[in-house]
Amino acid sequence: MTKGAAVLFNRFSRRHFARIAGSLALGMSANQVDAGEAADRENRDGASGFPNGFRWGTATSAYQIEGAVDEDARGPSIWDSHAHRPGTIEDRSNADHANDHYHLYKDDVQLMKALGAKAYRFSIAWPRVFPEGTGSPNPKGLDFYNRLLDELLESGIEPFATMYHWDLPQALQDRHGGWMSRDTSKAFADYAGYVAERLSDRVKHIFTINECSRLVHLGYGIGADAPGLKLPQQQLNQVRHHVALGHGLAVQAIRAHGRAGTKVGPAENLVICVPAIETVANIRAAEIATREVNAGYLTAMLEGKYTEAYLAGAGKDAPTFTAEDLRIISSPIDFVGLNVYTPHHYVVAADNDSDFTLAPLPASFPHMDAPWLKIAPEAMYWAPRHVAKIWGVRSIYITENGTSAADQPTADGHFHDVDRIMYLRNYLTHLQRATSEGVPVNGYFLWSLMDNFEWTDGFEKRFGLYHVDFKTQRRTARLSASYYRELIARNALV
Ligand code: GBH
Repeated sequence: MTKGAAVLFNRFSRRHFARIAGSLALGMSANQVDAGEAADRENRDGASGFPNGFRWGTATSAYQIEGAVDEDARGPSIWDSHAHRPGTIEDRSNADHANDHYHLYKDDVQLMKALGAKAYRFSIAWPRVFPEGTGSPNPKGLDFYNRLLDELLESGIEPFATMYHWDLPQALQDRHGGWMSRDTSKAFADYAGYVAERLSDRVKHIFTINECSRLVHLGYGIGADAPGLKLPQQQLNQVRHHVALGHGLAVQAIRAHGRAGTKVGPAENLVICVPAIETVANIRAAEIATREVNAGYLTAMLEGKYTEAYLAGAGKDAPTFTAEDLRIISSPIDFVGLNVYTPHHYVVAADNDSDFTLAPLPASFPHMDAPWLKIAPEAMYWAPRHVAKIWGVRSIYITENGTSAADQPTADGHFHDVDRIMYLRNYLTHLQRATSEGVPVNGYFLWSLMDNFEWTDGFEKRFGLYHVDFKTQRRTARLSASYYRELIARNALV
């Protein structure tokens, strides 16, 4: 896009924004819009720009926003069962209604449009499409996504679909113990192929599984997430293998059944290793560490093998697998999606067997609104840079980044979430560092479009650019929505 075209685009989207904001009464004041107009006339700093065509979007997932769990023949998922089990969710809530996005999706697409966002990452609920996990598809389930896609495309928003964001059909848990069986990996591929065949006329980018490691560790290891199991190590390692296998089988099924040119990849929460000090030795050590601490997931997907250290560490608890399994797990992918929130380790080069030391984070390490949300903007530089450098990946999407914040409305009803803006500005500065150095990041999906059901935290943690009043379903733009809109309009840091 030339500079002239970019300016035209800004003007258009801004007028458009004002109109939509006005008609939906989103709570963004005229003042904020005017301030935007003024900023738009300022000189743009070329050095702070992102690549032309960079995709700016927001992200959500099915169970966290849709509600309507009993409608149109949707089957139950393991998260329905889990959330209804006493003592699992912090505020004793569940997502039976959540954001009622199933009915309000048209309004929600307008919220995206008001941001000027050109892309949207959402997930498809497997139990809507196959209420029993396998067998007869439920046409009404897919109809919802057909309606959503049409709405998105009409609004000029490119859909990016995730096939699995943790809402496994309960029937597969009952029949096979969920991911404890490779029957679930196969069922996942069948479902993914079926969906790709029907939606890939409009969806060109598909993510297989969201955050393999969280679903394995929290779902089957410590039992906090659905299905709430605490398996012994060998079985846990086997679950991990089946999840990776499910990813690989789904890649193949999507290629076999999707239209030519459909692009596919995982959406991983890479365990992020940041060099404690940016010396050549520490950077090298951080790369070595990255391969090892992600051995069961991205390393296997991109290298087609489990590292020696991973298998030696697992010992007699190592998963059983075949060479063919590893070939499937490492089926070629078109891009890697990365969810980036927080660094997991700071790495120091060391003269030991592994060549690195993982420095534990001191209790004083700063965090956002949750203890796990450590603030380290440089994670946004190192995550994609490691993936590009270690494995030669040529296309990367930041599939999630964002923070919860505890802002309260002002007397006149505004949400001034300045801490979220601080967090985003700093992380995006490091993303800009990455893209300006040529790290091939093609897009960024902010988590999240709006407050939603935050898994075991219920509705208490709010990640949205839009505040949601869950009693009235009213959505109100926070100040961070204005921030993101500015950034998108300029395709540059603000
Ligand atoms: C993502 O996970 C999810 O993909 C998304 O659905 C979710 O809404 C979003 O983040 C915000 O949380 O409580 O100490 O056990 C992010 C990675 C890893 C964050 C596990 C929460 C739990 C830490 N998650 N972590 S703890």
